[in-house]
Amino acid sequence: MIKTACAMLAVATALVSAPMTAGAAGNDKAGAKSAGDFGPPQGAPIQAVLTSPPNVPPPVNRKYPAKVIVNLEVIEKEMPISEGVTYTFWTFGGTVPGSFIRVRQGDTVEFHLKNHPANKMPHNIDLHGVTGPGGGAASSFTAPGHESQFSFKALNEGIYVYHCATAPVGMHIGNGMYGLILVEPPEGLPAVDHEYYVMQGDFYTTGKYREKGLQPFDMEKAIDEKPTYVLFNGAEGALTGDKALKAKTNEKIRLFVGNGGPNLVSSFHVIGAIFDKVRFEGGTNFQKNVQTTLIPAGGAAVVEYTTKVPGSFVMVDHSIFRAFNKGALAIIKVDGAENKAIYSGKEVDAVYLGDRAGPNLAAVTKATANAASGTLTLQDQVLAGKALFEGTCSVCHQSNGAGLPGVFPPLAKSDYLNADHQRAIKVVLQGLNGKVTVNGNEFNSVMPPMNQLNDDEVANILTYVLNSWDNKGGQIKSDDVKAIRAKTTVKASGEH
Ligand code: HEC
Ligand SMILES: [Cu+2]
Repeated sequence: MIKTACAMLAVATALVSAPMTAGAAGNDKAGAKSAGDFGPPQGAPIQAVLTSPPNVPPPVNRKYPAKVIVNLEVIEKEMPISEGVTYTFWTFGGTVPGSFIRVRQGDTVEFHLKNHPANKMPHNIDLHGVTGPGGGAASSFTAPGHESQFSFKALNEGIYVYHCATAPVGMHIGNGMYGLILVEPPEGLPAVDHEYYVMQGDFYTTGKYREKGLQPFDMEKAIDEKPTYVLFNGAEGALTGDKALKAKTNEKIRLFVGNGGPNLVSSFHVIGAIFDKVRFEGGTNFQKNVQTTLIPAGGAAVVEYTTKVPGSFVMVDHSIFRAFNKGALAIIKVDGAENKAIYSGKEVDAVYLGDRAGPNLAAVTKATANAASGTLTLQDQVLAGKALFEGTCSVCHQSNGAGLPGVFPPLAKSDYLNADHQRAIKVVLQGLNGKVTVNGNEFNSVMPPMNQLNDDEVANILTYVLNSWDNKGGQIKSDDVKAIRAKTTVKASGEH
């Protein structure tokens, strides 16, 4: 009885400061249970269910506060960051972002942090859902091969970022050490059809964007806040192709979207969708009918919307170069019957998805691996080139290479192309403008330089084009492109 009274008092105290925030946004139940201690843990201790992204643990579905045990292991490991590119990530639970943790407001969390014996670095954890100095960081400093333990009470409901806070902090976060913990309100969250876990992060490699091989962390780029990659869930293609998030029409989707940073603020947007409800900054209040929501570094939001029509819905950071040139692009694939009254148009794929429109870029990965081992074949190049052509060239020259009369010259059976392969490389790297005659037809337009492509990519694309659509065949090697690039003043993007 005495304990209950204490708990009530704590709730009452917490409520005293609540009305200001609650009233401001005018939301129905905002602030009602924003903070509170619901008394000591009851029942037997519960082992927390942790999930890897994009999965979210099932709702807590419990009527009382409990002691919840979280076992999380830090693992340093090399994983793909892009096609043919790997990076040594430091992870909470083996993934970027780290394992998703889900508890109930009032729970007492007993946290066990393990640091795998094969790791090289010490690590710790700072959970933004902790009330206490350092958010747990000071109590959780753990050397490789060791384990540390601390407890905290989840006083406030909300969605919170956790991250490593071991010096150099920026480097630990920059290597992927962040994740989300959801503290459910006592009554739980309203039921939806799908819950997904997505987290943005910026990455800094010494090599330029998509430069192949194992890429080390670049401290200087990190300090300058000039990321090589901006990614959802730690890798380019983590949520595209076969790995796209899935839903059916007329379903409710809830996205827990975090931003690990270390540097950038996200302008989170889903192309072709309007968010019915956003719990901005992960707080208790929500905003309705939102197009783009800001997610600060070290912050999160809960985004909800209902799918109405089928198609590929592209999730981006609307700081748009990050989406199309640094990887911040993911897909929600919605299946179901069309609803022409809501949307009459055609699928968005080629326009927005670029080289992500295909099922995946496996052919590019294979070509890269074979190039590294010296077994690259013409066929490898053709297949890789086909995947890349879809994203970079087909918008203008069309998927079948036919071009558009009077606007974009054909690459199919093109006398201009077949006459001079070196010139074709130059066209891709430097662009082309002014009068050109292709197959007897004159064009006088502008092709922008495509020098964001690396040497392999240009070689593969042109090899594909030369071996398609009645062209005369031939093979362009990566070194051919390198030589021409060296002679031109145009450098690849990312080179300084
Ligand atoms: C934004 C539209 C656009 C994109 C994207 C584009 N091109 Fe072009 N391309 C053009 C235009 C326009 C011309 C003709 C320029 C002129 O009139 O001077 C052209 C000319 C060419 C030519 C020489 C003429 C011919 O038909 O043989 C080649 C080869 C070529 N492009 C290859 C490519 C390749 C390969 C890619 C992808 C890496 C690509 N282009 C991407 C618009 C584009
Ligand atoms: Cu760390």
